[in-house]
Amino acid sequence: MHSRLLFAMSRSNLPAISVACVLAAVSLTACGQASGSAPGPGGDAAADVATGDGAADAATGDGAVDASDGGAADAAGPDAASCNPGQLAVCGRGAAGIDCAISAGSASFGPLVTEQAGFSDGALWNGSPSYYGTIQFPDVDGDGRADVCGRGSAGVDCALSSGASFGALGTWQAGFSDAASWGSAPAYWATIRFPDVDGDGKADVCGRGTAGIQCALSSGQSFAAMTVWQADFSDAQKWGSLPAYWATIQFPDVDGDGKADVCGRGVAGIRCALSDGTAFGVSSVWQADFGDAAQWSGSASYYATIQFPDVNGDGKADVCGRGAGGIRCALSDGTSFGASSVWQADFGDAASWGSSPAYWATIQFPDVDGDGKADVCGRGAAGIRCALSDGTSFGASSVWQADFGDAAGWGSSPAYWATIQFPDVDGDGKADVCGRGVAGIRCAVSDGGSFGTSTVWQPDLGGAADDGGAGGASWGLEAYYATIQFPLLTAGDCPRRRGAMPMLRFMQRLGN
Ligand SMILES: [Ca+2]
Ligand SMILES: [Ca+2]
Ligand SMILES: [Ca+2]
Ligand SMILES: [Ca+2]
Repeated sequence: MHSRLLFAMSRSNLPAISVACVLAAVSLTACGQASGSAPGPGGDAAADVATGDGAADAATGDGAVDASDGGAADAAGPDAASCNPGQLAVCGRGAAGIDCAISAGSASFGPLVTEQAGFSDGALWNGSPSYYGTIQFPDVDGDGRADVCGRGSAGVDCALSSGASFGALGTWQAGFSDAASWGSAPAYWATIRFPDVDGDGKADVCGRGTAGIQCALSSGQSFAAMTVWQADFSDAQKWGSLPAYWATIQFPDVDGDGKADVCGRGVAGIRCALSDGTAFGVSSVWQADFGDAAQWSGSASYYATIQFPDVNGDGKADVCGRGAGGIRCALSDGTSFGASSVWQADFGDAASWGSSPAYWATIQFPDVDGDGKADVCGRGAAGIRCALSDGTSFGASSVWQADFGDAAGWGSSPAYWATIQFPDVDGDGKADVCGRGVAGIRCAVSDGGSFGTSTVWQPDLGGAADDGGAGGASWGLEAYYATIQFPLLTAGDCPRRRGAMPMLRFMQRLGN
């Protein structure tokens, strides 16, 4: 099929704002499921309902509107109200391979089923975080279903989703192999992501190698040749020397054109380079306030919280991070980030958020009220604290759910706190909160102003910290719990997150 047509079709499936997140594989936060879920656009809801799958969207032309309007209309309008949200699942790598439990509605996930045995302990995926720590659920063939990929010893392996399960596991790009040294340091393997860098709707693969950012485009059946897309992030330029640099590299769509770009925190601040679909262009400092001179390299509790959520809902990913004084953000205008300022002081060092990764490493930017503007949430001593974005700052923060507090044991181990994520488990466009406790996956649904009662949605993923159980029946080991994510396994036509970036586990490692 002609690439231009493919592009048009893929865009019509994914309103701009979700393309920015989903395909850019921004932090799980930036896209906290809701990314966009906030109900979209004007005028085409009827067509969407009638056809269901976006094919008709191409005909009705609303895809073009979505692509060009930067997501603003999507954030305000109506699509999600009437669209099919698809089926969210909770998936993770257990002893037997990738296990998933599909959402059974508004209060639980179904039974846990092994969907892909190729990622099992028997196949050595538990042998190193350079293997299990890279497992993600990108949509590599652009059919609206989350697939599964990870870096094994032979390179990046993927298995396509059929909707009901994953197919055969195969090596899609051997360039990331142990033989090519990608397993030798987290400065390499921990940067591997699956952003859609050419905007064709199929997630591609990128990572930071010795020579800089290297990417390989997806054909839907494999990744093509890997090439250097930007040499400025190379070892020669010191990006491999400290996690304060390499651990911040992400692939947000900072100019909102549907092609994921690259940004990271260097000595001089946040450096970005825009994708043209075949490479990243010239890199430059987009915001100097996050530089070493401003102390951002001094603590993982600062640099490791840097993310690229769209906090004003214009379709361009912005930058936020937790500094000593609280959450600092700067808005993208597509060519640089503007002035930075403290958007919420309640997450600052004075309030103890820097004292433990059990607090700071949980900070994410989900859209918990579904208005298209990413909000901020994190787990403090008293539970999950959130503050809503109004596009220029975060409002007052408050505890949205106390059940995840230190009193309930959530601060005692990364086996609990590092699994906290904000998927939209009920598909209403508002990001909810879930985490793995001893009793399993506990979730609480957002009403836009707080999270409601928390309950166990899936008991099979439980288990005490450090307990692998008999035959891996318990999920308390890092090789298991650190892989838990909430991908969209079956196709829907609502703008929703497809998969999560396992940023938290990297933060956890950096913080421990
Ligand atoms: Ca692509
Ligand atoms: Ca872009
Ligand atoms: Ca923005
Ligand atoms: Ca929700």
